[in-house]
Amino acid sequence: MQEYVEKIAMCVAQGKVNKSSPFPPNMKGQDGADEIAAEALKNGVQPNVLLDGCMLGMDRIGKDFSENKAFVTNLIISAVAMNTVLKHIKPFLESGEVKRKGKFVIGTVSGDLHDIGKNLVSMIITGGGFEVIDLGVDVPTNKFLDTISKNQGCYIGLSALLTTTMSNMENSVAAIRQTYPDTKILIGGAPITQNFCTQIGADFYSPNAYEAVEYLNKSVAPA
Ligand code: B1M
Repeated sequence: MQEYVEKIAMCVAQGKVNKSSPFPPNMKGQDGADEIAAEALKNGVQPNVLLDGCMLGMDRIGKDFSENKAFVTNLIISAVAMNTVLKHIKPFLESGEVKRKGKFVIGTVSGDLHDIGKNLVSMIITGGGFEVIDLGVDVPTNKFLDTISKNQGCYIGLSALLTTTMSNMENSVAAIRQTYPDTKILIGGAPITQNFCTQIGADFYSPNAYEAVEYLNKSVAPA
């Protein structure tokens, strides 16, 4: 299993999408994220193992970027490689029960274009039995408010990956609180912490997709 974690991590960090992709030149002609993910699942490897590889690869390229050893283009191609893996594991993550437990509206906050974590959370919450309405990235507060008005009783999920967009998350939470005080708001993303959640008055901070779905399950069926 560890072998696949490392192989996927290398493809994601280096941006090796598939066998025919010419980038990076030192991996020309070798299998990429596409082939390795397909092979792993065929061999019975659990989707979580592939996710671990993706996260490890993203951490590596993120670290290189922060140390000026990689560029935005590297981040983009790594994102393409990770999305290629996610396409393979999507059917596993989304194979939840058909009867829906409630509606969950999710979006990346205004000014923020990062969507890989949000997409992962969407897939896992869909698999957890909720109907997910995905508003995409760079979502203005008004769009969240409009969607709540059309889907009364829904849960809201906000994602932010930049320290500079955390204040936009705070503004969205404040506006939702003011207009729809009973709406449960879940927040997450790499720079988000429990302290920040408490400070801005959101209901729940989840460091990952699994705790998000656990929280929703508990909320729909309180003990
Ligand atoms: Co960006 N970027 N990026 N980037 N990028 C980071 C976030 C950064 C940490 C890199 C670094 O410097 N080391 C840094 C932010 C620094 C900071 O704010 N302090 C950064 C920067 C600076 C930027 C730009 C400003 C770069 C530039 O242009 N100069 C720019 C900003 C663009 C914008 O948004 N306005 C930018 C652009 C991009 C790309 C577009 C190239 C690309 C995104 C592609 C895409 O998303 N389609 C990108 C990428 C890929 C990254 C890194 C490398 C990876 C992010 C990722 O997808 N991780 C990232 C460094 C890193 O995180 N290692 C970085 C994998 C993903 C599964 O994890 O999103 O954390 P994550 O989601 C997790 C949890 O956080 C949680 O669950 C997920 C699964 O466990 N979670 C939730 C997330 N949302 C949740 C919501 C929930 C619950 C849980 O409930 C609602």
